[in-house]
Amino acid sequence: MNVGAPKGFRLHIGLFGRRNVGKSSLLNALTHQDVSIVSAIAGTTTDPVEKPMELLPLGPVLFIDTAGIDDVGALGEMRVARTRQVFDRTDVGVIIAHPDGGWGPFEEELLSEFSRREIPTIVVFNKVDLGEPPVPLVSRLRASKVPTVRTVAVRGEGLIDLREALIRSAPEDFINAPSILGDLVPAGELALLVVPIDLEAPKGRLILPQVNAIRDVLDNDAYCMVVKERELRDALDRLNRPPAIVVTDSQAFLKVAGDTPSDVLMTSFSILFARYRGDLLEFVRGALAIDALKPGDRVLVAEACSHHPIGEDIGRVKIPRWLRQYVGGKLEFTHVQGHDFPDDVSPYRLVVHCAACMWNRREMLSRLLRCRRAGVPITNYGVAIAYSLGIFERALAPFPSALEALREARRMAPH
Ligand SMILES: Nc1nc2c(ncn2[C@@H]2O[C@H](COP(=O)(O)OP(=O)(O)OP(=O)(O)O)[C@@H](O)[C@H]2O)c(=O)[nH]1
Ligand code: SF4
Ligand SMILES: [Mg+2]
Repeated sequence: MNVGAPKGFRLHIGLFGRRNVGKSSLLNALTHQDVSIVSAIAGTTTDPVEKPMELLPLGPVLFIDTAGIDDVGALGEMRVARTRQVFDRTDVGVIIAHPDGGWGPFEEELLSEFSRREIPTIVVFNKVDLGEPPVPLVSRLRASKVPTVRTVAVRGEGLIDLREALIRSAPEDFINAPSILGDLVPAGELALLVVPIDLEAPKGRLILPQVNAIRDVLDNDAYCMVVKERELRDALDRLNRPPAIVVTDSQAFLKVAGDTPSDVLMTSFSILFARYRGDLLEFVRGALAIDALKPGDRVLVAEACSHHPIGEDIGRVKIPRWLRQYVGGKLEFTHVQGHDFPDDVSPYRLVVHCAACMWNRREMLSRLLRCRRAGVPITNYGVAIAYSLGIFERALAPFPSALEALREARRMAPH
């Protein structure tokens, strides 16, 4: 999964601080691997250690663990020089400090260096099992918009807070990097878009996900053909070579799946948006969690804005009805809109979210983390609908890593 993105596309996250503060322990805790050697001896890490990984729900990142910035002696100075070189390739700088008396000139220097370079910075007070950071320091950092996180790396505590801070600090162009559709249609090839024009469709216009998808295809020097579901078969017959992909509104999923030859990729706008605005892998796992629902469980249905222009009843009627049928009993649904998403989602067994087409990705990723923190699976409308219709594998075929995650999850929990 983490081999896909070239190094240049990865968010480079540099871990800096004095010796022995737990930089390597933090990296190992984040990656669940022994990437960097940890020991009680100061000066254990001598050269920058790089670890590429898929940091959910942020995406492809490269962690760079460094030697202590306070190293001494001739060798130590060389190590510090190598650590300083890492500044040049750091997109987000994480300063790790001991909470109790661990903040001093070294940390201030790192802070001003990052500020001078306009590198977003996070301060992590690690080892909070041994002490607390001084309140005035935390207040001062907050006032200067530097997020602070408390962790116990050796116990894996505080890591979700750190991920959340990383999402908030990551540059806009990284957060909004996922393509809508353009990457699935090579230049010069055709995307066939299926758009139901029925009573529910807004008069005189296409809805935002459709417009965004068309624009993205054009930006990638590919072509678009837009048809209603009734004309799909005829449109396919007219082409002298198959389209690179067929994308449909979820409402017409089954008909479109039937009319599209099985060797042509097919998915829905809502699944495209699961990737573009959220995290497709997380939503796939969330859909599989539907199998674990039991009668009486609470389900949160969230819509990011107050009016869903097509299929107004998807969240209120269709998804609840289908979930009840699937579970074979009553479920307790709570519906929220706009910014009313609860801070604590732990009372729910599942969260089903709209495609969030009106939102920015950062906001959606924060919601994903909130669910993760509470251990509550989350999926989105389109992903849940594809699952409910029994065309999950087909609809995920354009996204190899999602398909792989699906197969992996099925291998782990065979039904
Ligand atoms: N109590 C406690 N100990 C920790 C924590 N995190 C790391 N340690 C311990 O602190 C020591 C140093 O950890 P490292 O991860 O090697 O620290 P480092 O910052 O990479 O150190 P250098 O590579 O020497 O610069 C080890 O003995 C760790 O087990 C923590 O959260 N709490
Ligand atoms: S943000 Fe959500 S509720 Fe609003 S139109 Fe988009 S998908 Fe529908
Ligand atoms: Mg180290």
